[in-house]
Formats: sequence, structure tokens, C-alpha cells
Amino acid sequence: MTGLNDYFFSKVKEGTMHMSLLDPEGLPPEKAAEIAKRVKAAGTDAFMIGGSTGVTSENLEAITVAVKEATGLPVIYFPSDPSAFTDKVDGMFFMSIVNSTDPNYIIGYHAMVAPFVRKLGLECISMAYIIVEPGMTVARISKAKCVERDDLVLAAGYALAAEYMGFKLIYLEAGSGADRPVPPEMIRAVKEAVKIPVIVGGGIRTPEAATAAREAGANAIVTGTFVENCENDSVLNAVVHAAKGI
Ligand code: 1GP
Repeated sequence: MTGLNDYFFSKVKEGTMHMSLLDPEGLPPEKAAEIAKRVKAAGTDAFMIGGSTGVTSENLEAITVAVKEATGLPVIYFPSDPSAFTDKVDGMFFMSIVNSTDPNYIIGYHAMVAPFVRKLGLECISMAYIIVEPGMTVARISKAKCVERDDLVLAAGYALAAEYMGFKLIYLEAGSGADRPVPPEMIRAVKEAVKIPVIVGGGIRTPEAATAAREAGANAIVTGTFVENCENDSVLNAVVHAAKGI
């Protein structure tokens, strides 16, 4: 594989990407490999590994190795716990939760881990992570002041500020397992505000929701809970295809 930055930024130029999020907490590597093979067959473009709780270097590395062996697709660390790391990933989202009220999640933990990331030689993509209501576990853990679902101006303001600050990517997050994904009109407002790619995730589990996010301009759509739980390959295909518009 070429570098993660090359892969990601050339892929989003081709069209909307689909990324599969796997949470290592309580996920056996064999099960991760099986899910990964099925979602690769459906057309997913990359894997993200991470979760808000229970991520350790051991389970992170085990899932990463299993997914890479099973698929050969890029695996991106989606960090939460500053003590969990592996050099087996293709790179990481070096992300700031810009609407956290806890400085640790904005830049504090980052200062602690940055020298270690350099030592491991991990490739990074800087990302501004914006948590939208309902926000779920990640909002609680990071003490985020969630963007209200109708506050398009604030969402666009965070995104534009992030672009001016040099972030390479925006992630609009409704929270894993959210009952409502990020509203399409918010995706549209953010896309109108910035030139950098926008990733959207949280609560997307139907072709309709994936289509709505893609048509609103999402450059990448993330599904986690859905890919981990979907046992029907035609439903899996339908959501991944809707995300990619294929
Ligand atoms: C969470 O956006 C991701 O960070 C995925 O959310 O588990 O609801 O798909 P879901």
C-alpha cells in the first residue's frame, strides 16, 4: 500500500468512501476477521479500529492484525485511550475533539502521545472531530458540549475554524449507536463552509441514511454498530453500496 494519506486523499477524490469501524472491546479477532471479509466483499474501502472504552494495546493490535490478514485493506487507528497503541496499523487519525470541554481531549493527551507516535513511525492524518447530539458514549467520556442538531451555524463555524487551523479532515459524529445520524442539512452546511473532506458517522444503519449522508456531500461514511451486527449479506451490501453510490 502507498501511504495512508495518499490512499485516503486519492480515494475521496474518486467518490464517497465507506469505512468500517470495529471496536476491539469484547470483539474476538476471529470474529473481526470474519466481519472484515464480508464487509470487504460488500465494497468497504478501509477499516477504523477504536472505541470509547476498553481499548488496550493488546486488543487493538490483535484486531488490527486479524483485519489486515483477512482483507489487506488499510487499517486506521481511531484513538481514544492515550495508553493504547500499536505499530501494526497503517496510520492513525490524530484527532482533536474540538467541542470537548476537557482540554485533555482537545490537545492534552496529544502532547503526551505525540513523541510516542513519532517513535513508532505512525503516519497521521490530522482531524477535527465535532460531536453532534445525541453524542452517546464518546460525548460523555470526552465531556463534549454537543452541537445541537439544528445549530448548523455552529457546526459550520467549528469546521471552518478547524480548516483555518490546518486540520486536514472533519469528522461529524452523532455517536456510536445513535438513534439519529447527523442531519443531512448539517452535513450540507459544513460542506458549504469548508474545502477539506468531511467524514460522517454515528447511527447510520440503513441504505436511506447512507444515501442521505452521501447526497448531502459526505466524503466518507462510517458504519460501526451496523457492520458488527449485520448478519445478512444483502443488507450489508445495500448499506455499503448506498454509502458509495454504487
Ligand atoms: C462511531 O461514527 C462511528 O464513532 C460509528 O457509529 O456505531 O453508530 O455506526 P455507529
